[in-house]
Amino acid sequence: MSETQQAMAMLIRVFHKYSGKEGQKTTLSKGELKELLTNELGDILGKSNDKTAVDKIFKDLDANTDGTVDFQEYITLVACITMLCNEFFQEQ
Ligand SMILES: [Ca+2]
Repeated sequence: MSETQQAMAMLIRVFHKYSGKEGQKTTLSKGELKELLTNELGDILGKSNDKTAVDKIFKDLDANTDGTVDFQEYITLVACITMLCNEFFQEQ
């Protein structure tokens, strides 16, 4: 597999690792999202033990307001953070 394909496969695997923990297997609950953010993106996003921060991210991510974060909403978040990282490194 190419590096890009590996990265895609990894993003898919990580989503399902957390989405499968409780409730619907194909979407992230707020608890699952918090766990994913803390474990996978904690060093970028900072320690978000702040409950209101998680609430806000969840609300912003849940574009269709169904109370869960689906794969499309998750991949949008990852894309946004990746863009911010890219801009950050270009400014160095
Ligand atoms: Ca949703």
